[in-house]
Amino acid sequence: MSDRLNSLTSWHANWKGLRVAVLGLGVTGFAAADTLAELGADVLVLAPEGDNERAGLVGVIGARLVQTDLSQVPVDLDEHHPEVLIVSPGFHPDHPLLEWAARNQVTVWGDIELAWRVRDKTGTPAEWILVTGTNGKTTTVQLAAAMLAEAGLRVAPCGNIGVPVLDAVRDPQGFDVFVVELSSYQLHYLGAQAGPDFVTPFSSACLNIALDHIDWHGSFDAYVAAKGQVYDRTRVACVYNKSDSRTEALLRDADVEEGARAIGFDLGVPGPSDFGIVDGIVVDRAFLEERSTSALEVTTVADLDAAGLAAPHIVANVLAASALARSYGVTPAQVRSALNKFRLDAHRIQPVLTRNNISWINDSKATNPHAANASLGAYPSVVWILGGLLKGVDVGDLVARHSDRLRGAVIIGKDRSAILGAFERHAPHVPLAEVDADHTEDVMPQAVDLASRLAVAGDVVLLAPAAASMDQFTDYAERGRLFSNAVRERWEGEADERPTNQPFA
Ligand code: UMA
Repeated sequence: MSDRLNSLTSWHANWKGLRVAVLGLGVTGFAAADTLAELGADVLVLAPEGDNERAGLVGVIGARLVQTDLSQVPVDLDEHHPEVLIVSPGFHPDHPLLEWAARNQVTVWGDIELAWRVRDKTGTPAEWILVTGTNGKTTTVQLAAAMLAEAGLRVAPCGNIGVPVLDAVRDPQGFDVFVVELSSYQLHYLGAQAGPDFVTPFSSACLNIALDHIDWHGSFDAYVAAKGQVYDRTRVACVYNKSDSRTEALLRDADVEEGARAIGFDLGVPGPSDFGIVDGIVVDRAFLEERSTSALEVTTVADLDAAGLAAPHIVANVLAASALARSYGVTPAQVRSALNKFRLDAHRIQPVLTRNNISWINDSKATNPHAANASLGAYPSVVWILGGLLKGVDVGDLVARHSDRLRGAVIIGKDRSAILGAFERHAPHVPLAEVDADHTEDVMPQAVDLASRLAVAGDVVLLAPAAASMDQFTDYAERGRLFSNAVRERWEGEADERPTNQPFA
């Protein structure tokens, strides 16, 4: 990397005239272009044709936009002669424009590295707490942020959660702490950083690791390696999942700062330096002097149940978030008070309604088999609605593991034949129905109709697709909303019943 780039480690450094190319014009690309234009850099944004309303704003912020087919290197990129290229996380590492950058020795930064470099915009920079994992990232980030806020801290949940870290950095009010959700894509680009000013998180967590995003990373090993970057250079606490040996192995191999502690969590009885559960009490056995002989009560599983947080995978998120918050000095009473007020986002094991003693549950957020596994495991008898884009992941194990509790399955989406094959091999006895709809708005009414024919009293009909949604929907939220609408429309005007088949009911 050039001396000039090495020197750019502050908002107040000299960014003027720096030639930058920004790849992509989603939320990340726009935030990067806006930041760099404000800093006086010479910014060229490259995005595919027909991309969104942000296009109209690029000129207004003082950057230049070229909309073109990005599968070829645009002549404008060569002519711009960038000193650095900022890549949006969705771009594959072997994208032709990144190969062009490697050939021409142009430095590539992700948005997280750029945000770290300019983190001192409003004075004392916020501390960063990092969260990654295959599932539960967003919930854990929201939980940890709620706990830190309860302690009176100015906190911003940001990153893959949907708010670019660059937006949090530029917020004029300033923050004490960021809780940053990092995807494996963002970690991949962060791991490739080569500058002198590495991200040094206050604390970090890897919640779990399961098959996901294999098509992007090329292999499971590459995906796991990307996740492991989250722990590097952590200063205070590295939180890992005692029930997921991969997270522990990543921590063992990580290059953390002197004095950083390993804090384990799972649903079992905790050892010293762990968070866990003893007789229905959530306990901290890490952040107290006498941890070899005693523990602190954080909350109870009964209180979590009252807040809708008692499903086992959500309790695991609560434990991880509590560990992160406690590492920052939040008291157990503040953690408990934040938990009592917390409510899960829509589309996460969200009850829609109960009719004829059949409960309809929206877990559209289950975008991979690991997430679907957690919600399937919470119910004894299920009609399962699944399918979409499998992202190169096999659902065979998931089908095999839950075949005994499946009343039936309704299969939607593009990768239906792979799913049908998995049922044929692992659960041939399970009755199947297929939705073959061409239009987005037809998918869920058909799925709901087919599921209602399979379900009997006492069952749960569970939308937990184990797949991404973009083949038929804008995102998982639209998929979940259309499902919930279709369920409600089917029984419009009839009163809801009390659900009898909730997890931990
Ligand atoms: N683009 C291309 N070619 C590509 C990839 C992208 O031209 O090969 C263009 C798109 O047309 C568009 C832009 O790049 O112009 C979009 O960039 P992007 O896909 O990186 O998405 P952003 O809007 O910048 O949002 C990203 C994250 N998206 C992805 O990683 C795919 C958001 O996570 C994140 O909230 C946001 O940055 C802020 O940090 C979403 C996500 O689906 C929720 N994440 C995946 C997940 O959670 O599983 C990783």
